[in-house]
Amino acid sequence: MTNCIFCKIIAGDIPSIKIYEDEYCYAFMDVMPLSKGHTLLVPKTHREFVYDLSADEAANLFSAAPKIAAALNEAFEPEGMNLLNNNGAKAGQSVGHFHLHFIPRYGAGDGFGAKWMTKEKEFTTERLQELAGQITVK
Ligand code: DGP
Repeated sequence: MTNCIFCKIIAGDIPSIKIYEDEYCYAFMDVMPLSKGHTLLVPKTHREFVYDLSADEAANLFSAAPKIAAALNEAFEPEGMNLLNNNGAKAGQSVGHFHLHFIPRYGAGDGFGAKWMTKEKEFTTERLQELAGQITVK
């Protein structure tokens, strides 16, 4: 896609610090890293959202994920690692080309501040069952 910054990175029209590439995907250092080693993995074919990936495209992309995570783990020995996809602007997606973040974690103050506020009082077992009935995985 002509106006996509990640497509331009994949094509080599915009510089990036590559850590991995194969036929289907490209991984590079995030220029706005949240922590040491913060890396992005993208499909070479332009897809905006997770809903747009075919099963094969997803399989090809995600098959690289353990290799990248293991390499980061070996290089930096973090205490943990978050794999994250911001899917849609309201979910924090700022670049419209699907990407998976690899965010190595080093403890308090490492730059990653997601706080989960769980709602188990609102979503009782009955309510969860009701919601599950509305979901059809095709
Ligand atoms: P998100 O907010 O989930 O869409 O994340 C987009 C990420 O992409 C963000 O962490 C910063 C990174 N990013 C944006 N532009 C560039 C770029 O030109 N080069 C690199 N390496 N990363 C970029």
